[in-house]
Amino acid sequence: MQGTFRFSFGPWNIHEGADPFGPEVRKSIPFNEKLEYYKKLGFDGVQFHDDDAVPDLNNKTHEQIIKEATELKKVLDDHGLVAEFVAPRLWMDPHTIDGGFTSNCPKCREYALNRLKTTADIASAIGAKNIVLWLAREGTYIRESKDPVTATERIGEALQMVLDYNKDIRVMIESKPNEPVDHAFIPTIGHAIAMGLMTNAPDRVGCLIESAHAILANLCPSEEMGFALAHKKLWSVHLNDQNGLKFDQDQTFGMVDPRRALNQVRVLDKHGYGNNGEWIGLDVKVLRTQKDDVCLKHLEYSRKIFLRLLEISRSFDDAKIEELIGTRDYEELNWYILDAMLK
Ligand code: 3MF
Ligand code: MG
Repeated sequence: MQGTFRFSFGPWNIHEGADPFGPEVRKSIPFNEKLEYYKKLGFDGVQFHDDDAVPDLNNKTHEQIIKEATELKKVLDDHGLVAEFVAPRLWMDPHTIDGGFTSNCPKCREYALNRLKTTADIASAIGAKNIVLWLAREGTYIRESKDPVTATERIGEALQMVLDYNKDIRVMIESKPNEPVDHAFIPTIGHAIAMGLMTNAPDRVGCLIESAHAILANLCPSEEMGFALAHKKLWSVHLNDQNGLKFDQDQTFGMVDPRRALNQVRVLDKHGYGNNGEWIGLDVKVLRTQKDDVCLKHLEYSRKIFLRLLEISRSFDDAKIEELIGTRDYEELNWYILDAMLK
């Protein structure tokens, strides 16, 4: 069974290039102008944070938020674009200094739960069926500062709350082992999938796998994907690349290790990813050194590289691979794969 591939990214994937050590190096591009680039670059899906969709959330009434989200849906329709998901940006607000759902401050936990409800409302208003939870600050810097059992239960309660609040949405948990926290409570995709079992609607809790996040956990992204696919929980991906155990680099897909990228494409394609509407999200960042006029190439090339790797994967002779597996000649199998990639 082959996959079906449509591509998405978020407005944060076109940006100014600031990092913790320096200022912005490119002009910012207004949101509406960003939307113009999607189709030109070969993308049909838009991923949102709640405040990408409706900026300045804290200072708007619920009614205003829904009105603006509904207007946004029209703009997306006009561009022929589809909203893939909405994710609460639970790491920028002063209420989330110590985390959201697992904060030690009850008022801050309440803020996080309300923000999650708003995210669900925005998702429904812009026609997205999915919420993404990247649990950025749900973890610790000082182990004794949070009880891990209580914290896990609190994340489970947040999931249950939003599943009850809006019966139309599904939640996709995006695991990441560290950054910005030292130790995250949901570091791998196994943890993410297990979280669904703490709710009474596990069929509405799935996951989003980001290549770099698997690599940061010293895991193989295509094996993480295989695990989630076997559990029928792989509902989205953030493909990118990562040069070992450093900060989260969000490099162009396949930039560091094209073979590791090939194996991600291959597992997705072999298991019919996309046939139920799942998107190929490319969570890639432009290199800080790119100038304004060439600041979209990371998106264009990530998609191109995906499609080239798909061609290579589909050109493999499955019978030949089976034969090599049958004779246990894995050295020859290695040559067969590398030879095709190096042609
Ligand atoms: C963090 C990420 C984020 C999330 C996004 C959606 C900027 O490492 O990968 O991308 O994917 O916030 O939750
Ligand atoms: Mg991501």
